[in-house]
Amino acid sequence: MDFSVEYIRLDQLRQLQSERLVNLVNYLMDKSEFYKNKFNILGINSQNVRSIEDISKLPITYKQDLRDHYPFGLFTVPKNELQRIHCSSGTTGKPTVVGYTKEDIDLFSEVVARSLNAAGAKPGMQLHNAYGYGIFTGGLGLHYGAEKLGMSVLPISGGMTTRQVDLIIDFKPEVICCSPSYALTIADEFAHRGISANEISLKYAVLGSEPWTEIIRHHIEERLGVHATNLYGLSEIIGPGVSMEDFEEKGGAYIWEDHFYPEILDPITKQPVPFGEEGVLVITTLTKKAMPLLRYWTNDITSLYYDESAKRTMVKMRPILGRADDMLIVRGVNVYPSQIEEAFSHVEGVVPNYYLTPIEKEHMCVALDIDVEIDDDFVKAQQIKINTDDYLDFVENFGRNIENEIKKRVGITTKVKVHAQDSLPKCEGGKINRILKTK
Ligand code: DLL
Repeated sequence: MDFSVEYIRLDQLRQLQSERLVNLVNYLMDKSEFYKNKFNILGINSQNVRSIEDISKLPITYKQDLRDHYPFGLFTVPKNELQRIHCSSGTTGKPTVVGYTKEDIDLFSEVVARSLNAAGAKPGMQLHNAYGYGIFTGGLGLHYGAEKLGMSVLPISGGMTTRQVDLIIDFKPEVICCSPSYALTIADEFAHRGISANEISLKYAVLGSEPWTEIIRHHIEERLGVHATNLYGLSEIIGPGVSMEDFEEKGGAYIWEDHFYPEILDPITKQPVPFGEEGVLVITTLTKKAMPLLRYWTNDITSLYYDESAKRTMVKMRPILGRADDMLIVRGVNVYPSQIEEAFSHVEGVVPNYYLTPIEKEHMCVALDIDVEIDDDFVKAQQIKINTDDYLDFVENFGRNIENEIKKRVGITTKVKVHAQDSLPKCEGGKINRILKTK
């Protein structure tokens, strides 16, 4: 495969993006009733969109627009030109439906192949694909991308963790992909069998589909003996493969912006924020055929940056802080679960398997209860007997330390309940929901 576009000069990239945006707007004027109406209202014609700089003149597209045109209303090709249909993994209401032509599937495979390459995977390696196969884009997306790169794929899908581990032991894949929370579950299963990181064949873990922070990366890398990298994407844009970390750089993910043009907008004013500041990621699909989207409001909070020492020229995004929907407001302070997770990393002995329960009074969130696990080895190293008064004091203090760290870093008061390692429910495959029902 040719990865040279990842190193394209910035002026050439802008030129390419400009040409693609102009073509896209013309394409939509021709093929999309939905965008034609929007363009009429906004007075947009082919004269006033001449370069990528003009993107802010274009309408923003929201998930609700997809729902309002369920199932195929935003498609710009007849049904007989589709090659595949996926749906978003939303749990409420109707799913949002996305369609792909053959060209779109080729594009999907290409950006996933690029992502796997950035993650360290090489042709000839074997991928243990534990993303769910089905209407979710993770399983099939990684599958075709890995084949395009020249890897072999074990399409095991999510769940049945003991079987997953049996097959990793027997087949010795170099690469695994799944959600980060499921990678922790797999790591736990290896630990139960007394198998240490250096005995596991895996070298690279390609993880995404949910927010995660450095503490989880650290646990996965230590326990599976891998480079764990962050893969981002969403069905509406294509699926996985919108952005990806490089396994030697980490810290942030290159956006494959020759196909997916990113902007960061203020969540309230919907205007672009100054470069580098945090806001909602909005993406324009520059090259898709079956369902191109202009300025799609992902609802994911992040910021963009250029890394001085980066190998590639494309812009990077910081890890997603959370979805705007997942933001809790605890006594007026905005909090994302990922900020709590980040605070855990400052207390030794925390196992990042945790759940948050918002406590409400008169329809206001007034506090947050946190259930979290403590590392067994950390407890053993204290040489305190379990269930003695000393042990109870130790655990009590451990919880207070976490509460203090959260107060200091996030600014909210919480009540932390500490549990023994492996006692809270684990991810069984797929995305984990860390926020439990309000009490
Ligand atoms: O989750 C696609 C995907 C599959 C990405 C496999 C990576 C790996 P959806 O089900 O449509 O698609 O969900 C998209 O998941 O808007 C984010 O809120 C969240 N998300 C996806 N990847 C990440 C990530 C797939 N790396 C929604 N970090 C997105 C944080 C992520 N959040």
